[in-house]
Amino acid sequence: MLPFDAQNPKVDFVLSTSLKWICGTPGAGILSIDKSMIAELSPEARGWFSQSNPFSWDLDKFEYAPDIRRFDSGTPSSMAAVASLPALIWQAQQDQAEMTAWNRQLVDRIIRRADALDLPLQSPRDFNRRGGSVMLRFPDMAEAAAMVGALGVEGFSVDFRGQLLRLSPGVVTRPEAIDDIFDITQTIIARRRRRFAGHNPSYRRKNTGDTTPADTVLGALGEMLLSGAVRVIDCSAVLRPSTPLLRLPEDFAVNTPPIEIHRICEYDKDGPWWAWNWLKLGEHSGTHFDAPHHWLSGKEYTDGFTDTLDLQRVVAPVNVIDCTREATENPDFLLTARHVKDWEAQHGDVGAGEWVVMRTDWDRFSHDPRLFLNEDPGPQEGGAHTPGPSPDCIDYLLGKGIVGWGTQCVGTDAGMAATFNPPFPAHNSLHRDNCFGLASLCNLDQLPPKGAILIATPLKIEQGTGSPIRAIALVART
Ligand code: 23J
Ligand code: MN
Repeated sequence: MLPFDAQNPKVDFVLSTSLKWICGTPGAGILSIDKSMIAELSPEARGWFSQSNPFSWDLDKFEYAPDIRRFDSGTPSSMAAVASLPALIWQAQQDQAEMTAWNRQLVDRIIRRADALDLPLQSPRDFNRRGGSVMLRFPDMAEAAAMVGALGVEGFSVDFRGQLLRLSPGVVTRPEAIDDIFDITQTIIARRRRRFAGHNPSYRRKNTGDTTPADTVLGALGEMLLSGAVRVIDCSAVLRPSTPLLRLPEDFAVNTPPIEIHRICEYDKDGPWWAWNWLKLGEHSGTHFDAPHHWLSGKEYTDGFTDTLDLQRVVAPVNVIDCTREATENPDFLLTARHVKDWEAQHGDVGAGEWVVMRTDWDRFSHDPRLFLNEDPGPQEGGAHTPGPSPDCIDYLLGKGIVGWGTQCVGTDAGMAATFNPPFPAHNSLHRDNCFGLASLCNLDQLPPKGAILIATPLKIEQGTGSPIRAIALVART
């Protein structure tokens, strides 16, 4: 804050808003101009309120008001101005030096915590060259966006512009809040970076004896697969012309065509000793994989296609959250961050790099597209009633560093997700964060809440945005 005497300004212009540091509401602006300059200035942004007589509608006879009112334009935002007045009056009565000192102390604290996390400072380090706000730069927009979501789940509403986090500590800011925000940030950064499977040395176990633990584990796994102690559970639905497909409103988008399976031959004149088919098959058909490039928010990832993604990531432990009862009672059921936290308290934390799937046993409807899609009757009504995640659920899970999210319905999002904020949160947030989606999963009732390994490998379609998969889970026989 600069000491500034509005009665006797020594500057030509001062332009300010009232929003920061609870000085008032958005929409109220403050403009002060050296009186001697006003008559010479013709503001470009002008409107009916820039005139002496605002009710002069003759545009050819527009005339600026002789005084400061020429800087008004359209209808003034009087509610914002009136609502801001008490805070501005209160602010003016405080000890300005003390408020400045408090701000600097808090900003120092912010900088200390940011330095410890190697988050580069975007504002000048020297407080004499800095205002009351401070900006930190995250490595990319996805990490910044993931941080907004994760902090939001914990009740902190923060302000990002692209990669930049802007912090404006004021009289009501508690130092502990800064510590809380940075504690969360530290945890989230660590988890998100850990989700890149195979790149995390902290998962490396000590090598003792002749064989590596990995040899031992894989040897044992091989034996258990052959003995049946580890079962392979089929998590895919049958692909056929009647496979339910997502149906978007036709005035809004082009849809995936129905699946076609064409026989080339079956030991006949077109091939006497063999049988084979060819397919017409949308990438997002049946039990399938959503790659990051599927959504606008994930378009920049060069490793966001079916042929370029890191395959090490897609074989991972799976957390199975059972929502069967809730989804049966209410087809619009949304799994929230709160539900996931309660589930974790019972079954253990969701770990970085792991899959999370929402069990609803919706595969019991997969023989009948009408039941499976559960759309409102009538053409183009736009409503479909199938369960899915709330936006804060996906934010929370991305904060945990998951590799991806799956459901048993036609898409990774709820039927009504077009109306959410953001629309289609599973698609929007997962893919923005270079994570994967799985849809129309089957047989999740045969998986334990924790302990299974899910293998979800898409076809290596060049620049593919997704692919049907034969999803399988490895489950220890109980
Ligand atoms: C495009 C638009 C909306 C949705 C979807 C695709 C999917 O569900 C999908 O298969 O990825 S919701
Ligand atoms: Mn899809």
